[in-house]
Amino acid sequence: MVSVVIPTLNEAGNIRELLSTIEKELTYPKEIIVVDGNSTDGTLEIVKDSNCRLIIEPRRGYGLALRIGMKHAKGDVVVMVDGDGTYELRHVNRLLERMMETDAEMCLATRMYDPNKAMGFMNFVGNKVITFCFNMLYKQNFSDTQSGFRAISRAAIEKSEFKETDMAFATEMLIKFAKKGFRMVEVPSAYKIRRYGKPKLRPFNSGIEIFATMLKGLRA
Ligand SMILES: Nc1nc2c(ncn2[C@@H]2O[C@H](COP(=O)(O)OP(=O)(O)OP(=O)(O)O)[C@@H](O)[C@H]2O)c(=O)[nH]1
Ligand SMILES: [Mg+2]
Repeated sequence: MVSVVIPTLNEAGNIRELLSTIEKELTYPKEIIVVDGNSTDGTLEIVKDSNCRLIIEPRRGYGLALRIGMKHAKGDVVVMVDGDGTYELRHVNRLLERMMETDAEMCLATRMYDPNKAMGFMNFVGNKVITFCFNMLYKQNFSDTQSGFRAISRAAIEKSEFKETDMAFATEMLIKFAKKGFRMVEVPSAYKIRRYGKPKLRPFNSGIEIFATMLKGLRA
């Protein structure tokens, strides 16, 4: 079974279509867990109306929301994906198939070969710099360490202890998995510009946190 974990904070304009795409495209037995930060824009009502499991986590943090969702997941594989409709959910089976073919603990969707070139210039450059440093420090070969669309074996999650509560969670996971020697692979996917709502993450602060996490990881 696959558990899909989705963090949401005021994603009413995006979440309905995202949930119906997962229902349609994900062909494995599944459960969908939405971890909402107490949205006030109608997201909660939309999720309550669906077949998904809703967890309300009023404490702030993208990473915290994902970690809470993962604790409740019962699937052999956990798919994490943002609730803002920016990732190409039609590629979800590709991630799972690649993970199984390569016997990997994690497969992420890289946006670096995106035909739409939808990622903003600053995010693109920031991501390139972070990914380059990450690969050098942790001897990996990623093209997009900041992708939030990943399939992960639940056993690998259970063997790891995560502490980051915000955007740096995505990097912390790669660090912990790299140190354990887990196999991690990528598949090319597409990216889309957010259609509704506002970004909740602050790119500059996130960048600092991500670098701090990369340095902490070297010591720990
Ligand atoms: N539950 C919860 N979800 C959050 C929180 N912060 C962000 N999210 C969700 O996490 C996902 C990623 O956040 P985004 O706001 O899209 O950040 P971003 O991808 O850097 O920004 P965009 O470029 O606008 O997409 C979205 O689905 C958000 O709704 C939070 O504090 N709690
Ligand atoms: Mg987003």
